Amino acid sequence: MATVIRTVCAHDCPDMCSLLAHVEHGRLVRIEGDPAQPYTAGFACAKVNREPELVHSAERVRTPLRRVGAKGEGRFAPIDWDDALDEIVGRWQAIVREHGPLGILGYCYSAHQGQFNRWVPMALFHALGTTRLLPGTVCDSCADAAWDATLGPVGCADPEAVVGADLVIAWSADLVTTNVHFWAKVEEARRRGATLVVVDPRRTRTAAHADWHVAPRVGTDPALALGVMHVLARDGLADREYLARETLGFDRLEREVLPRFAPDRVEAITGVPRAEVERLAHVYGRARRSLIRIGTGMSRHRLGGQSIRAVALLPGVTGAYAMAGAGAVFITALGMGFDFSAIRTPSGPAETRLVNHSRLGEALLELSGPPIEALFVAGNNPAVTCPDTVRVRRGLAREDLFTVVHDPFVSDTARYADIVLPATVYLETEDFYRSYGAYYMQFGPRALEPAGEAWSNVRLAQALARRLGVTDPLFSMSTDELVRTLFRNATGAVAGVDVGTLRDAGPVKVAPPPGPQRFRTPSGKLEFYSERLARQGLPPMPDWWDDEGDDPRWPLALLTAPGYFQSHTVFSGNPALRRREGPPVCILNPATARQRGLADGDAVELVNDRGQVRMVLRVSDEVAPGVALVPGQRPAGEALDGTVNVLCADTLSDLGAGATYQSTRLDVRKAR
Ligand SMILES: Nc1nc2c(c(=O)[nH]1)N[C@H]1C(S)=C(S)[C@@H](COP(=O)(O)OP(=O)(O)OC[C@H]3O[C@@H](n4cnc5c(=O)[nH]c(N)nc54)[C@H](O)[C@@H]3O)O[C@H]1N2
Ligand SMILES: Nc1nc2c(c(=O)[nH]1)N[C@H]1C(S)=C(S)[C@@H](COP(=O)(O)OP(=O)(O)OC[C@H]3O[C@@H](n4cnc5c(=O)[nH]c(N)nc54)[C@H](O)[C@@H]3O)O[C@H]1N2
Ligand code: SF4
Ligand SMILES: [Mo]
Repeated sequence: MATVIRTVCAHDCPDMCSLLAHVEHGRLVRIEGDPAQPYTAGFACAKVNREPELVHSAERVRTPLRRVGAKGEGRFAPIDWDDALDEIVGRWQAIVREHGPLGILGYCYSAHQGQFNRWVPMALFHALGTTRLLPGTVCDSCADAAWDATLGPVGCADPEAVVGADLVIAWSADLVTTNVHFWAKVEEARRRGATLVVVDPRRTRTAAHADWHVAPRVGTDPALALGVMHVLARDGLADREYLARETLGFDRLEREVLPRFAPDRVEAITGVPRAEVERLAHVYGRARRSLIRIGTGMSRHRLGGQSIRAVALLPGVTGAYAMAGAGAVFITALGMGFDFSAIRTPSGPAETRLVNHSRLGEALLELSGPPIEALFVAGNNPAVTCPDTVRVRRGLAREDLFTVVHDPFVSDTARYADIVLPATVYLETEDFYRSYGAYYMQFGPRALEPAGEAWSNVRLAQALARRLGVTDPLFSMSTDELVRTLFRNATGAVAGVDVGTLRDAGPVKVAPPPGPQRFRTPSGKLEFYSERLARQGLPPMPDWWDDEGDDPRWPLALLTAPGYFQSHTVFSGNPALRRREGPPVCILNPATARQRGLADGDAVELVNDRGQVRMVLRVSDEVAPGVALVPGQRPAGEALDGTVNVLCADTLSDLGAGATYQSTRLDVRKAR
């Protein structure tokens, strides 16, 4: 008889599923979605359904390891925990004595979405006063900054309200792949008569199922959204009363920017026919209750901030933001009212040297005064997922860099470590979760004993703190004390939660009270014109300008998005999912392939000035001519050779210092 444990999925995913883990004789035998959670009700995704093969994978790291081969080679010998911790603490203390704490960089990210496993390790580096990571620039920092500049630090509409919408636009979001429970709600809305439009350069699975697919060129969304505004204003579909009451600067935008975005010019920029631009504006302007799901794919571009700002302003033009459950779905987390400072920023200096998450290579190779002499990586695989992985790997290969990687697997990054520490996977930990794609939170108890000698992120951070003499109370708290600490200064819906009952409560909904979209900008309004951006020397109004990517001499534009079975590299620890996804591929339109004499199944080389990667070619009209699509970011050993981020520059986006994977230019040719 299996024991069933109610817990939570901790993968970096907006859905935050409530799960039922079926455990027999200490082994996970089945995972299913908990029917008691109305949003994620009843199903887990295709990846997590195969979680037993990830958790019990023969490739798990079971003991601490010390490097015996060259950096990057991946040859290690087991050592015991005490020796590993003694060595780490000894090395770190010597660096601090000699150069101060800035010689150490803690690089922890999001593979465990539990608030404590995600943040207590980072809190340790805060307390130590080391060089700090500016996290998430690979992911959503640009999108966040653009949303913040436009609406302020506020949550969005309740995604569950989508069932009442008559028009849904998935703008740069492949819902079937990365937000499958929202997709299920969109399907429910469509059964009630709603129309689904997808705006995406790729005919994704989501686009293939939509009523209408609008396919702009990569990076041209600001022009498309401004074109839609142009038509809305021109054809009397703007809600002038709402614009006057709740927004700032539309008059200036209408005078100074919109005249440049008439449908003809928008067609020339985006490739979307002018008739489609007009129709999109008319369908949107006439909807009774519309909801735009704003995806972050388009924000990983040099004009990413302009894209998010322009799209997030659309519901202000039609007044959709005035209606409860309409407007935009973006990131819910800001609407919840937690005060994270107690668990993220304990003692330690308020200011320190910062390293942008997307610029690890530069930091390792070029920082001085002092250089980075010790690196700690957890919950992230920068040798694969950061831009410019050639430089990242050159930095990781430095003989004088002392690297510790805490991971359940020997990731590509771990292959460069001096010491690899075995990490638990989330089902072997207990933690507290809050969703970033819906308004739920839940306590997730441990379902399994740790594999071998694996430790959780929290246990490791607390043990290191003790040995390093860090006395901050955070590092001796139990999980229940951490939960109480997290709730101490909560506001809004979260403040009303009875913390004592959380452990057994299952999913708890904490949506802000239904009503119009709120704004918390300096003006208190939706800002078409942002004084804050103007003061930073940035365009105060959304705009589009010609940007030919990192090097216009290369003929093709790269489009990279999560893979269906291999969205993040953590899933490469699961052999079954690796097989399902197949080898890393590059997808070209038939015309682009023909021009190069390439055929489906060919071994091809993707190349630009930064390097080359070899993959298998697929030929498909899901992308337009001139685009090279690479789904997923796969470890170097899985491709014929290399990983796609070899090709991506570490140039930053216009807002929020984000990565610009989608601005990469390259060519594809037959592999030699
Ligand atoms: N199941 C599962 N869900 C996940 C994740 C996971 O690993 N597994 N990962 C999570 C994480 S960390 C994140 S950040 C999110 C990822 O969320 P997103 O980055 O929003 O990823 P996608 O939903 O694939 O949407 C990206 C889409 O944007 C499109 N796109 C790229 N460039 C442009 C452009 O210039 N314009 C337009 N209009 N579209 C463009 C791509 O073709 C792609 O279809 O998903 C999260 N969800
Ligand atoms: N070309 C391109 N590059 C991209 C993107 C893209 O769309 N295109 N997307 C970017 C985005 S949005 C993101 S979020 C990143 C994702 O990139 P990463 O953050 O690197 O994502 P993961 O693959 O989840 O890697 C996390 C690592 O943590 C490990 N891990 C899993 N669970 C635990 C745990 O509990 N504790 C510890 N210590 N380790 C654990 C995993 O085994 C894995 O090695 O990639 C970015 N890179
Ligand atoms: S959809 Fe997301 S939250 Fe749900 S099981 Fe899959 S990865 Fe986990
Ligand atoms: Mo992400």
